[in-house]
Amino acid sequence: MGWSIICYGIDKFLVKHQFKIRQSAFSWGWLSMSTQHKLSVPTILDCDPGHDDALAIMLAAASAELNLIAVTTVAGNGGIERVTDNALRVCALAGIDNIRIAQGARNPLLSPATGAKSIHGESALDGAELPTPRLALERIGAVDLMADIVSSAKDPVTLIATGPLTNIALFIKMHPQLLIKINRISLMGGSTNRGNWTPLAEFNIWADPEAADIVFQSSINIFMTGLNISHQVLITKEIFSRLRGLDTHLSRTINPLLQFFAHTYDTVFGMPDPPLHDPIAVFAVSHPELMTFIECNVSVEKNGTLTRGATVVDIHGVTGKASNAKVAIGIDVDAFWYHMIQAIKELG
Ligand SMILES: [Ca+2]
Repeated sequence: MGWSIICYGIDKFLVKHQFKIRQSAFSWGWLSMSTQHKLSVPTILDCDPGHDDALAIMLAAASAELNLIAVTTVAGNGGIERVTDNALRVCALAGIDNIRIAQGARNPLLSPATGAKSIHGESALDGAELPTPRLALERIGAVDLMADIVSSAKDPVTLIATGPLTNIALFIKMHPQLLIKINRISLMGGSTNRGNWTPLAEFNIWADPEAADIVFQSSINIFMTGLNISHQVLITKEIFSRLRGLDTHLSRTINPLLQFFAHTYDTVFGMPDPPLHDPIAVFAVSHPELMTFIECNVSVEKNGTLTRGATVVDIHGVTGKASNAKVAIGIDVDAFWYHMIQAIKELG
C-alpha cells in the first residue's frame, strides 16, 4: 500500500493522531488503488496567481493522481482581473487547454482586497512575459462553475484552495446541498506557529478571515498546509540549477518568474531562498503518503486587535474542541521537488 508515516521525532500523542489519519486515508480508498487502477481525483483549483499559484496549476495539471477539471480565481495576490488574466496566461504557457476557468470574488466577504504587490509585483505575476490566453473565460462565475461541476460529477470532487477562501466560503453558504459531494478541501493557509503577512497571520487567511472561519466550521474534510510546512520547501540555488537544467520552453519562463519571487522574498522577509507555498496543497492530494498530518481543531481569529487572521491550531488538544482539520506537520521535501520538477518537465 505504500503508506508510510514520517514521525519527525514527535511524541506519542501526535503518533496516535497520525494513525487516525492513516485509517481515514484507507477508508476513503485513497491508497487502496493498485498502479493498474490509478486514482484520478476530480479536482477544482481555486487560486490567485501569484507565482506559487502558477506552479500549483502546473503540478495539478501534470499529476496523474488528479483530474484537474477547472481553475477558479479569487482576488488575493492581485485584483480579480489581474489574477484571472494570469491564470489564463499560465495555462497558455504550460499548454493546459482541457480545463474550464472562471472568475470569482472581487473582494473578501467583509473587507476590501489589498493585493500583495510587495511579493508578486504589479501584475501579481511579475518577472517574465507570459503568452496571450488561449482558453476563453467561462460566462458563469467561479461559485456557479463549482456548483455546476460538483452537481454533475459522478464522483466526489476535491477542492484545492491556494488563495483567500472567499469563493469556497460562498460556495458552502450558497450550495449546502452539494457539500456531501465534496470529499475534501486541501488548502494552503495559516500555520501551526507564526505568520508572514502579520506577525501571527498568514496572507491567505489574513486576507479573508471570515471566509476561512466558514470553511473551517463547515464540517468538510479539510487538509491544511501552512507556513510551518511551506517554509521547509525552499527554492534553493540547487533547485534553480535543476530548473535551468531542464532547458525547456516552460522552465526558461519559470526561472525568471521565480527569480523575481526570490528577490522580493529576500527584500521583504530576508529569505533569499523563498518558500514555494501553494503547490504543496496540490501535493497533499496527489501524494498524501509523502506528508504527515495530525487531526486537531483549527479556529480562525477574526476579532483580535493584533492577531486578526491567525490560525489557532490546537496541536495538543488543550481546548477540548473537536478536531475539524488534518494539519500538515511533515513533508518529504526531496520527493516534493522531484514531483514538482517532473511536472514542469512533462508539461514542456
Ligand atoms: Ca496563492
